[in-house]
Amino acid sequence: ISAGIYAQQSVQDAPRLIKKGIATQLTVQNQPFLILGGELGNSIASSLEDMKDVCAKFEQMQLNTMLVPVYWELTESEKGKFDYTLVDGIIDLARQHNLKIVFLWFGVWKNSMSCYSPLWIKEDSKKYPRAETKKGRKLEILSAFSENNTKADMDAFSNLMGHIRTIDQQQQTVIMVQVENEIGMLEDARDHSKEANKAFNSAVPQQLINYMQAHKNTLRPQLADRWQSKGYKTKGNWNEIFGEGLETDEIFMAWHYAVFVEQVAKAGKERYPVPMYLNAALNSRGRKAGEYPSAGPLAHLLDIWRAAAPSIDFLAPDIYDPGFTGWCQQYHIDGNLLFIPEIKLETGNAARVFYAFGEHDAMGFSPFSIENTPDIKNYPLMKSYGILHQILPLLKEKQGSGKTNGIWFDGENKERIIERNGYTFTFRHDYTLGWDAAAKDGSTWTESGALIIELSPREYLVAGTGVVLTFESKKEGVTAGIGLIDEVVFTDGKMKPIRRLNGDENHQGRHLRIPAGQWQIQ
Ligand code: N0T
Repeated sequence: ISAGIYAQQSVQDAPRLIKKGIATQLTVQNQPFLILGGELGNSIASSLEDMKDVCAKFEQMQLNTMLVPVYWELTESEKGKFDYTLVDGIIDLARQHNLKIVFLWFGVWKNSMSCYSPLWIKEDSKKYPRAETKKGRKLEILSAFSENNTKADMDAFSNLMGHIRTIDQQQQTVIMVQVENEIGMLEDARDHSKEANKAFNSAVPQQLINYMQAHKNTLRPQLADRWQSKGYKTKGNWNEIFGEGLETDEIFMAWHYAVFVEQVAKAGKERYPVPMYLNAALNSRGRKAGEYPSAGPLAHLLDIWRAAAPSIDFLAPDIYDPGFTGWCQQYHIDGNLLFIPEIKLETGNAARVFYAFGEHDAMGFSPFSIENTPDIKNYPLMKSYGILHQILPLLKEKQGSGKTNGIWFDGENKERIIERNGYTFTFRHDYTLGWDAAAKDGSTWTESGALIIELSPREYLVAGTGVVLTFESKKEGVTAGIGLIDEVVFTDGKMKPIRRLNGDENHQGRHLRIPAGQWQIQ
């Protein structure tokens, strides 16, 4: 075997994304993989001592994956000298504790800022220039309009990817990489440095015009509306093509962030082509561009990121704001798969995780600062993960088939109707029965959720917590009865009935119920 052929074979074996029906699956060592994960707080992965304890805890929690920062400043504290002690140590620990890793490249940008760039970068703003506000103040944000900045990040990142390949392509403990963290411009909607202004007054790149023409009917509103307002012009600078204003500034800035990130991701993939994604700090509360981290991998800018950064496989939301299902829907569009790399560590996640996997064929779920999970035996999300672990093989098989749904309720949202195979399935929050004291005492309803999988047109599996399900036939005059309900467990992917629930538990054949506070597969 020549070196060339060998290299090609190992490339094929790297973790990758594969289309399955309407879903896209992460494939690790040629098997589909779903992430029941958690993301570490920012600083813990800088101490291998801490990581020892944390990894042991994660194994007890039955996480299958941890999302872990790699800090640029610690891998390259001296320019061109790379130190992967931490990376290697963390990979070792993960292997000992049966965990996979998604590495988060805390490179040039971390939550808009450049706090993880090495000192030799921070101290030389001449060579490594900063973004500037409109008023000319330099920000602690490295400018996207500098070749030196691009090259420095590219070098560090591609070197890291090469290293990971050397030590991990066989075992594939590292399954995916997030490039940067929550990229986004702050204070103003775009960089106003000299270089940035020059780019802003230059022609909009043909690459973007071509993309917009090819996707004219599916462009997201901000882009489509701005472009339309200028009569779909194809030649001109940013204001000439999109008009003036903050929204145009944001489009421009997103393009240049994306061009920068593409070079970094591409260089990384040339060394080791694992799937790569970006995470976004979401814009909620109706803030204007510049007030929120603007121009990042936000759903409304998806077209820009696609056009400029084809090496990025998908964009992902960090969910800290209300409106959980809405955020999922915004990101599960047009072939962008849903992966939730961060969500606030809250008990409600126990319900949300079923919705994400059942409704959106999610690739994974991962609360932030997962090491702070209290009382792991009784923590609600752990019970949900426990159930999901059992049915993972089934879920993987059904992903992309359109035969699953996810249900999520809070106090305001209590009912969901699904039609399938001539039946109407009505899911309700368990408290709608009024049987639970908490349903009436005015306290907030606990979040509840489930997923349903069609096993055959007359046989369904429901897994979750705090839901009631009734069935009706859509044919007039026909009653759909419940034949039987079993509580089941899965061992090694095989379903085993453990209890028949045809009495009080299913209200003598009237409904299926998993009470709030309980977790079951029926
Ligand atoms: C996240 C985390 C970490 C309505 C915040 C979320 C992580 C970064 N940023 O703890 O810094 O590295 O990706 C920002 C969401 C703001 C919350 C708004 C509450």
